[in-house]
Amino acid sequence: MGADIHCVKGQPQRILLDTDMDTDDFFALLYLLKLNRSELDLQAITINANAWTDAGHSVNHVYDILYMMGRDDVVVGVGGEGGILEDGTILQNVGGYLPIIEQGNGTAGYCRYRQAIPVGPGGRLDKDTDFGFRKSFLPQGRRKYSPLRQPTAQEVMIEKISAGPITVLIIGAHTNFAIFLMNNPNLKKNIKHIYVMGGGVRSKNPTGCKALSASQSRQCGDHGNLFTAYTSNPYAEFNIYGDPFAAYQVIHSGIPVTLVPLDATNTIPITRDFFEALEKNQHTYEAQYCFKSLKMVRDTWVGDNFYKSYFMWDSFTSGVATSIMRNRQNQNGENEFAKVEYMNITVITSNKPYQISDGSNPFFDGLKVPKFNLKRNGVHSGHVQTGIRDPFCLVKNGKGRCMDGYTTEISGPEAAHVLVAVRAKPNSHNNSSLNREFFKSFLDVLNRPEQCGRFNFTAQSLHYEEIFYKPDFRGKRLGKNIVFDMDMSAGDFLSLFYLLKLPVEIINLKAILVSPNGWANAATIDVLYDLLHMMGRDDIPVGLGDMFALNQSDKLSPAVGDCKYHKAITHGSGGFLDSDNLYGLARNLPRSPRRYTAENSVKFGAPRDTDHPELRQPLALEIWGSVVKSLDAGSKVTILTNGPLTNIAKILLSDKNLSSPIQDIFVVGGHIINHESDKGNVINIPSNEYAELNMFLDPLAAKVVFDSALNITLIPLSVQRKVSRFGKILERLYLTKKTPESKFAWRLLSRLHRLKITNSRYQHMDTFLGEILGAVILAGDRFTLKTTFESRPIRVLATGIDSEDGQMIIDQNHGNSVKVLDDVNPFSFYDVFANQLGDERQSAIVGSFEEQRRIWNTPRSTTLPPSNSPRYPHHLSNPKPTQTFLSQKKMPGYEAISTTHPPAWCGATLSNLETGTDPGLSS
Ligand SMILES: [Ca+2]
Ligand SMILES: [Ca+2]
Repeated sequence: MGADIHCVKGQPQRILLDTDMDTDDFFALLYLLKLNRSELDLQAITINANAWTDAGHSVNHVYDILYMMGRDDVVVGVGGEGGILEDGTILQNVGGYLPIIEQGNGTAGYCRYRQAIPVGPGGRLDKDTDFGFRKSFLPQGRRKYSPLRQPTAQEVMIEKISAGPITVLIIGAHTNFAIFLMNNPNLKKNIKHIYVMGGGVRSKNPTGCKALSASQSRQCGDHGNLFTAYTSNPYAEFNIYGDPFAAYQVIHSGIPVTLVPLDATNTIPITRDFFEALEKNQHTYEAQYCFKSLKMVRDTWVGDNFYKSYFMWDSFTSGVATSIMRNRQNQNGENEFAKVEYMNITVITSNKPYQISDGSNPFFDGLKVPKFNLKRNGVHSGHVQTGIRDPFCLVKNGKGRCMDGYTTEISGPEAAHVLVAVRAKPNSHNNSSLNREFFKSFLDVLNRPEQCGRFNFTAQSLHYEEIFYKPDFRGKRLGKNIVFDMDMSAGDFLSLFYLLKLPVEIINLKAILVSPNGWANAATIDVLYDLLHMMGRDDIPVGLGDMFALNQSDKLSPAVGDCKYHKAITHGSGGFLDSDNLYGLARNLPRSPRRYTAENSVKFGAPRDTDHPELRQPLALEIWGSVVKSLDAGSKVTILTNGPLTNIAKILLSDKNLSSPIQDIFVVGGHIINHESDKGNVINIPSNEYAELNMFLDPLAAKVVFDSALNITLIPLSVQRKVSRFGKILERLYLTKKTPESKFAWRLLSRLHRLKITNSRYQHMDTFLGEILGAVILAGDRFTLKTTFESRPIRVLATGIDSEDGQMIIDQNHGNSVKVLDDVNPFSFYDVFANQLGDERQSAIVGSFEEQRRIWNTPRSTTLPPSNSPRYPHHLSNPKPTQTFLSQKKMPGYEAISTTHPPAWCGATLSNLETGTDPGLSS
């Protein structure tokens, strides 16, 4: 490359990347990892945790990519627990889960800006899982998230920036880096330059300009790109909108900044020619991974304008930044890929008129001294957008008037003088079908044999085989039909182990419904698939429920919505970060061939059919419907719920035929107050003293269920609290027989226990132990457990008022009669649970990921065992007397992603690539 001539000899330039791990982010990351390390050396990655991905999933995604690329040396930082005090003191290790304006002393909080980001398909669920490809494609190494051991974003920034001169690339919201700058002004001198993808200065959004009708016309000509919130704010771009005050701190830091805003990225949409060139040039694993992901973005893109409305944002920025870095003698940012010019800009953080007090601005509202000593009538003192439908911002029949996050040009002393990329440069070879210079570079760099990805998931093991396990029920009389409805909290996984261990002649677990609006984010459904695979139950269907509590999704853009209830759960330690990784143990489970995938078909409402629509993740109501359909005449189902009651309410609110087969329902949750001192457990909403969290998370759904005619057994908080002694249950599990599941449960519970003892963020861990009680009561024997029940008339409050929502009232006049578990013998409970998990029957088929790896690295004997006997020698030595498993080599419709051989050109010479057949690449 021409630019290499100008390379300055000597030490490589060090780079820190702050990313929110969207699809385009890992394009940027892979591009950086492929560059010549003696020139440009990516040394650290910090994860932006308040944007397009969830921290717990994105951290392992980064680890997987780095492992594939042989770069386990790159340090990764995510999260942190420190807060910002009312006087503006920024504590160490602020996690960046919340924008600076919302950051108090903790990681739970409202979704002021985050609300604009879709939660499910098309948003965080698809990004957390990379549309399902991440799990099928990326290999798994040793590094993984582990509670309290994971380096935090601030620790990584401090370590790497202290070590010497460094360049920072920010391709998400600016929270992490702004907090770093505000807390460590003495280290600013080490930061040579900041490159930012974000904002729109003179940009005019081309999306929607060719729409056929006025109703389709979206964002055409707007500065910003908030497609879910453009009616209230047509000015902002997502990265800056994610935390405008943070971006202000970065842009005005005095450190040289190069901005790659929408002005430039709008001129580099992914064209059909580029897409096809990438399709033809997948000579490395990294190129394959990018293409597969990009194809899924295209195939699930709403509307027919993918090639005009999906741009290279972060990837383009990585190109512009590194090209400028390689040409350091050029003073004005000359580079190969973008035209640049200096502009005087600022970031709008609040709306005029300034110095108002309307309750929208926590920097000022109710404070004697404004936070960070901000000026009372300054630029930060106006109305701050509170959500995507903030009435202040909406103008009837007109353009929205909120500008939070707008990178506007201004003059005078308030302006920051920054270099701005204004457009992408055309391809210097004008006979090429690739019309941008950067397209060529991206394809070239990604397909370079140097620093090539070593293997993908299937090639990671010599004898990889995709196997689908299903128990053989022939000749068995199956027991009571059960459907388990859970929100993927730690106790729910332990309850599931227990349910799977109960003899199928007693309990027939027919399906699992998942509520992704509780303790874990939707992508955690993959952990559930892995647990079922471990237990040989790939036959149990799993249905994914609604992303929002009843009535909380947005009327106009249902993919986004309010977090009125969800805000009760912390994002960091003890909250989503841990749930999403099962406290660091999720990756110890064997990997299931089943997984969430964004594959879908037109038949189910997708914009177009993808390659494998038959793999589509079923929805909770669909799974429930198929359970109902499968029942013999007169058969009924018992439901156990361990989370918010959204799915059950949806069943009740749908047609009657769907709810009539419900025999009874066991509800884990709810709190019955006997004394004023009996507090609930909605710990992050202090005004709500008496509700239990499962009820609070969707009070309206709880009301629907408790007002219904269902036959309800309640396992309330007070009795759950009687069975939450870690010491006792661990003692019992330690003494029981060692099955993979009893060992796993012991590890998880002892980890929760240790965390509870050592760290204040984990004080609520016993909640998860208590919630196992439901599963045990459901199938348990009254005499062994010494249970007593009482009938109570119960009503649930769903008033929309924080202090009342989810509260249970004993109401003799209007309450419905509910059977309430009053007492249980805790020691019997611990015994029953531990003994069942230690039972050698219905035990795990593959005990762990390590064991799965061993199997995949052992050549299979050419004579396979008969199909009704356990498959591997391991199982032959550990026979399952009452149940045999059928295994099927491949799940119908699943394809192994790649052969065990590396792509043809990986490791070959670059000249091979250059003589490739693609016209765009030949010169
Ligand atoms: Ca990004
Ligand atoms: Ca739960």
